[in-house]
Amino acid sequence: MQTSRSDFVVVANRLPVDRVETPEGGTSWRRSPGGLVTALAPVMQRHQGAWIGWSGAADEKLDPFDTEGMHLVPVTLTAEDIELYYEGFSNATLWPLYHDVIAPPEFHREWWESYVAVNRRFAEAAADAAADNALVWVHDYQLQLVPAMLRRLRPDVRIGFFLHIPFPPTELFAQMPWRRQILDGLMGADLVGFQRPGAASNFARLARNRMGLRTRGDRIHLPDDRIVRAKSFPISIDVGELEELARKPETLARAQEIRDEVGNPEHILLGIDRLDYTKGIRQRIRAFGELLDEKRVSVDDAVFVQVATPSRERVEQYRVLRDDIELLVGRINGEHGRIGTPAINYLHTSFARNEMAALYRAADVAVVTPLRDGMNLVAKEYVACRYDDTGALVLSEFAGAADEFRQAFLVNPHDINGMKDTIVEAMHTDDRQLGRRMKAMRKHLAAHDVNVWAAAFLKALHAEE
Ligand code: GDG
Repeated sequence: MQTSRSDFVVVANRLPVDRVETPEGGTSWRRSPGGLVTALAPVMQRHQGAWIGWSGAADEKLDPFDTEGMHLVPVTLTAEDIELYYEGFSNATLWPLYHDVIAPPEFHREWWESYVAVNRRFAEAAADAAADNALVWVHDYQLQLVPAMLRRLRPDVRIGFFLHIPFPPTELFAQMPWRRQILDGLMGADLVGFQRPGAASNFARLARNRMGLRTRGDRIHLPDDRIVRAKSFPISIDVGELEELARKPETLARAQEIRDEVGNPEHILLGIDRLDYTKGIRQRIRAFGELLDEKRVSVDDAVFVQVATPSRERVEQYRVLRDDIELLVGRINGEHGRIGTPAINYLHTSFARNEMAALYRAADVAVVTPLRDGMNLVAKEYVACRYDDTGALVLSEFAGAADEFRQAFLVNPHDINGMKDTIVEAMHTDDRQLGRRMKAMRKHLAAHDVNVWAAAFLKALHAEE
């Protein structure tokens, strides 16, 4: 068990592990799937890194523990913290505000107070875990106050912050009653990373207009002569690992089985999202429903598979969204489906990684239409699985991924007619054209996997200038 302090510390809302039941009836921990952990695990192992985060359960007091070469430091959240800091301020204030107020953000002073208190707890844990002059990498919207709090406690450490979600235009950010405190919090970092260049410039504009700071290129000059850099670092996935999974004979056999199970239509369209109002699930399903109404698509030759992974089920807006989508899917299936052949295969569930890979392999068209999304990894995962350059990606221009995948079929998800035309176009584009587009996207993705992303961020954080 590691007792000394670490040269590299990651601070994130969640620990990178999931609890699993052992055959003896006890519990142990397994590394969570997902790119962030995969990218950071080797860095953690090289530098005896520590990861500070919450276990996911309420009122759980756990001692630090080591697993898979990582030193994990649990932060306790009470049931009240979860309600106010996490479900409240993080997911019902910041999340909608930062996603262009697609849903109205709620501002409650007691949520804010809890956000401050919980951020302080994370900052104190980071201050305890960091060795002299350590690198500390803080993640995401739940922890925007940590950089400045940590700097006050530990002026010697170098602090990076990465925001996984969009950073809004200044006019929207200005709605936030605690806008100044949040900006001050982020300015505690030496490097603030965003998914898109536009987000970095929104931040720099606030620094100038709201804080009266001078900016030059990606550098923001603070009164104490410190420099904060704001830059984009588009996140990615573990391309090699996913492609390997996609190529496995078992995956390909399962993909064929899925095609058989949905009746072997000419076209399978696929959506995979957390059930979230930012993801544009409703707009996409409406578009598909209208295509059926207008007989531009028929259930004999096209089936839509929509996986909607359960998410934030205790937040009211998510319950309402689920009802809306399920009503819409029910209507469309009632009108257009036949016995054994629903128009939309809707699954409110979460799948294992290998089933996801099989779905990506089974789909002719991936339909990724968020109204606003920091990056969108589903788009990248689909491309990673299409190793034979087949398949079409319909992609919202409001996803960060659209900056990189210029060869996708780009859509504005608010424009239902435009989306309908583009979906039909994607279904009927010839294989050579599709191959050219997919090849170009795959080339870009291969050169920009999650390890490249992590290395670029850490290199910039190391650099003094
Ligand atoms: C935030 C930002 C940014 C989904 N259903 C299942 C499942 N998933 C996996 C996907 C993908 C991940 O969840 C979702 O990632 P996204 O990027 O699409 O979206 P968010 O969860 O909103 O993530 C986003 C990201 O952070 C990273 O910075 O790209 O913009 O909003 O990997 O595959 N995985 C499994 N079963 C499921 O049913 N195993």
